[in-house]
Amino acid sequence: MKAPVLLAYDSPLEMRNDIEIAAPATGEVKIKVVASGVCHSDLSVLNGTIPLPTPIVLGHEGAGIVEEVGEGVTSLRPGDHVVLSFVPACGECYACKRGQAYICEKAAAQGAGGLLDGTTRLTSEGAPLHQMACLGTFGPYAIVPEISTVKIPDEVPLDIAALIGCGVLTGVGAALNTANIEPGDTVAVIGCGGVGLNVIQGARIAGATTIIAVDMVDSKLEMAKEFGATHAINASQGDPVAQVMAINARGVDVSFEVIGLQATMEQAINMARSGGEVVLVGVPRMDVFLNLNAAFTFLYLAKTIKGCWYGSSNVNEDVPKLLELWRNGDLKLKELISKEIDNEHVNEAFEDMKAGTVARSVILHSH
Ligand code: PAD
Ligand code: ZN
Repeated sequence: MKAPVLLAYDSPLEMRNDIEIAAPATGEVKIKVVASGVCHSDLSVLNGTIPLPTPIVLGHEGAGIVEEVGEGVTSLRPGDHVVLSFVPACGECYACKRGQAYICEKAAAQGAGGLLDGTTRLTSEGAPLHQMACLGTFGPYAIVPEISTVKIPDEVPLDIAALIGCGVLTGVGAALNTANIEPGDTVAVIGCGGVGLNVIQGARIAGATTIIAVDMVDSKLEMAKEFGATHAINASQGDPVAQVMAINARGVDVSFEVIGLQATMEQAINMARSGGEVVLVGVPRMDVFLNLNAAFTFLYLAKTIKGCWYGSSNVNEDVPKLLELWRNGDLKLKELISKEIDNEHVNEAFEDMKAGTVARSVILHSH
């Protein structure tokens, strides 16, 4: 198999042509990955923000077709179409049983860069290659846990299904599951990339009537309006908190941070109204800490700060719900795709992401 590999942090991915892929073990399936989005979290592994072990095949936003099933796999058959979930959902652990599959206890294994048993099914030049999030969708094939898949109808195009796997579940879920948006609410979304645009459309679906998009790139702010933003603020043209207060002096009912920087996380906290909610979605470096102002002020203002992992999604319930919203015309999916590329051009997709010129680049694999 031919796939781009991250050999060491802060270096471009390198194409390897000799990757060997083992057969699926018990509870695993082999997926012919048809499409994979390129998400900022992939770039965050490359630059060490998300410290996974190398060498590793990145990619955690994918969809494809089941090619082979391992022993004990009961829910899937070859030929089934699936969205890949970047968090496994075992359905049996403490979190899953409490409706919190997004923090399934089986996911603890992911930090080691292997599958659920800690080992990987990929080798190159005789050495093991890790798989991001038990997946590794930048490769045209992947062995993944059965519990990291959600079966979808064959007629759903797999390029848009791939985007559901991370950006849509996370962004729309942040608005519909993590936050408590009431109809008529005012919300602000800082960062209008592939995930932030989905927060914006989720806020629109939840009934927010004032949706303030904050970014530094005008083309992103234009896209934000297409996804439901009613106001746009360019953060490079003055303090975004003051700009939000100029629109709504009380502050917003719900603010979302979708970048992962200390400064913008603190902006989100400061632009929420007294009694409002702050939802932190962007993934910061491990050494980022937040300044919550004086403790008295924080509690007196009665704000709620919520961490948001995977849009607080229960993938087995939420993927069908999102597909229904898409079928009804309420959810834009195709519109998120700025560029379709092959997996040899993924380094350019990272450059486009850093330049802020794309919402999502999507890899379409050849097999
Ligand atoms: P992206 O790079 O597509 O979008 C980031 C956006 O932020 C771009 O439009 C930038 O122009 C904008 N931006 C950058 N700096 C600033 C600033 N100072 N002020 C205003 N705007 C700015 O990334 P993405 O949408 O793919 O991912 C966004 C974050 O979400 C990233 O940290 C990623 O790792 C995280 C993420 N979290 C989860 C989760 O489960 N919490 C899941 C998936 C992604
Ligand atoms: Zn992602």
